[in-house]
Amino acid sequence: MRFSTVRWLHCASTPKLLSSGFPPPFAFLKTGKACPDIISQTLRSFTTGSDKAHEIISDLVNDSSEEYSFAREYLRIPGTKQRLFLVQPRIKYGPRRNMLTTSALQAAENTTLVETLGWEIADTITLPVASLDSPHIFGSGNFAMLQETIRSGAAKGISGIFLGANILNNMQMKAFRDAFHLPIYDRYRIVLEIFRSHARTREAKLQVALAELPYLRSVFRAADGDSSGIQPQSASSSGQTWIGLRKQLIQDRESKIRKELERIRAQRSLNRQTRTKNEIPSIAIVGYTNCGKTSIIKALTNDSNLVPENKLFATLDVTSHAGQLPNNITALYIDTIGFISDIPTMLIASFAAVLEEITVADVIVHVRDISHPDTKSQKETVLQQLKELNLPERLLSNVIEVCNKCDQISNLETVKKEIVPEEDALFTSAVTGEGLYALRERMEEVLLENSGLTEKSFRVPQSGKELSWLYREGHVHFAEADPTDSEFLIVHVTISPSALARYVHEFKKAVYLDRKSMRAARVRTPKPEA
Ligand SMILES: Nc1nc2c(ncn2[C@@H]2O[C@H](COP(=O)(O)OP(=O)(O)OP(=O)(O)O)[C@@H](O)[C@H]2O)c(=O)[nH]1
Ligand SMILES: [Mg+2]
Repeated sequence: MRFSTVRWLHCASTPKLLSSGFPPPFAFLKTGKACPDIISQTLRSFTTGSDKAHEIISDLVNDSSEEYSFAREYLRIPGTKQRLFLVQPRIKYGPRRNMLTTSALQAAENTTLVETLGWEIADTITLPVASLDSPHIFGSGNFAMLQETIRSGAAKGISGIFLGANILNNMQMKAFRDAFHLPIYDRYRIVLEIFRSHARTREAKLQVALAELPYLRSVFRAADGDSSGIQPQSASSSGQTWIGLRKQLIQDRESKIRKELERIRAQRSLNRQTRTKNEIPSIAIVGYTNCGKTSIIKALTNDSNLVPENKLFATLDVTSHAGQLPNNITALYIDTIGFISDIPTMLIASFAAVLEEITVADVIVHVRDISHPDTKSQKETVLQQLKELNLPERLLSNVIEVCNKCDQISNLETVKKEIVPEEDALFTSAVTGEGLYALRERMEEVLLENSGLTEKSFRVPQSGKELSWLYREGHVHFAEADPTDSEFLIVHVTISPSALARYVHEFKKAVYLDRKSMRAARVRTPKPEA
């Protein structure tokens, strides 16, 4: 009985079915756009008793767009403003306890995440936990107390519960849903929704769609456990089970998204090759979300396309912006997606293509919000996640640390000693421009170090071959008359070691000055800050 409609459909659209390559009788699923009503009807007959599972499959079939987001529908994330009750776990001991932060700061960040969506936190409770792994997360006493708090009306008017933990497993999700009869959110789900609402470009939307799939799989698994009518092991005449069909659909979707992302990645890689060929170095600006990455790039480049915003994950796309270093070399600043703590690696992994830009940069600048009370823990999160990107050692050991928003600090000297003991950290303000010139100089230094280029100032005859040689083989910043002899020029150049060796070989009486002398000679670039 269950398969009769499917068989009928199979017969009704045979040409399409056969060409789709999908095993009968499910070939029609590939032609979903053409006959959504029939499919919907069919799926209903297939999934009696599980509206949720039916909806998911139906949309998987009906929406062929790779970037379509399932979050709103299937993760049950409503579009309207929500009032959530925040339950903040406080890990008492063990390796998962973060000694650099407090549960109050974690709760504050969770509140900001929710507010980024335009939602609100009605109330917050912090409860101690031994670990986050048990089915009810909290001990039985605290769990009962939580139930009582919510039942007693203390959390009146709330539309859901936000468990301020990384990601809940199916059992935990079910335990909380059964106990509270309200939608349950974890950090993954909230961050995913922020990503979804901030994604603008096709690449960002595709990455969000990819990040949703693990969650979608877990919703499916939960639906298997929940529904009474569903028959996961029912087999069609071709031997395909319901679960097999579902798996197949998600796999198809995943490979479609990955393929499309790969295409965009190939284009990105091509752009990069052109950049490398033209010797345009890139400087990746990374850091915890909302630390001021976009603002710093805007201050360095005056690029009006950049719009810094006071919200988490304002930037979801990697963009590059040209700016000048003090030696007049043009560099591309790469604006990146912010890091955040307590997010499963699979979410970060979906953004791998974007993060790849960091791994191939010539310099990495780590921006910190030094005015943030959680600045130490944020720094550790970023360094940890940078490590997970498997950056080459030359980059990792040369990360420039920038303490931004120092205009917000009244006791800068104390902060320098207590929070930032590193001597070589720079202090900037993207708002006042403080420290930006020093940052440019440091980026230039590290760029030269990382790329093996050196800066030299050459004394060359006005009418010799040397000048054209240097213009051809090096990057000439500027040339000026030699004040001691008008027959000569002083030419300031960035040059590779091999080119320098060739120059010395070709022009036996070569005279050049080192970088320090060159800096002393540089009188043309005025400092932007007072
Ligand atoms: N007072 C002060 N505010 C700053 C400074 N730098 C950035 N901000 C503000 O901090 C907020 C976040 O700035 P963004 O530049 O968007 O931060 P981001 O790191 O790019 O953030 P995401 O892209 O969301 O990860 C904005 O409101 C900025 O105006 C600074 O040096 N001083
Ligand atoms: Mg940004």
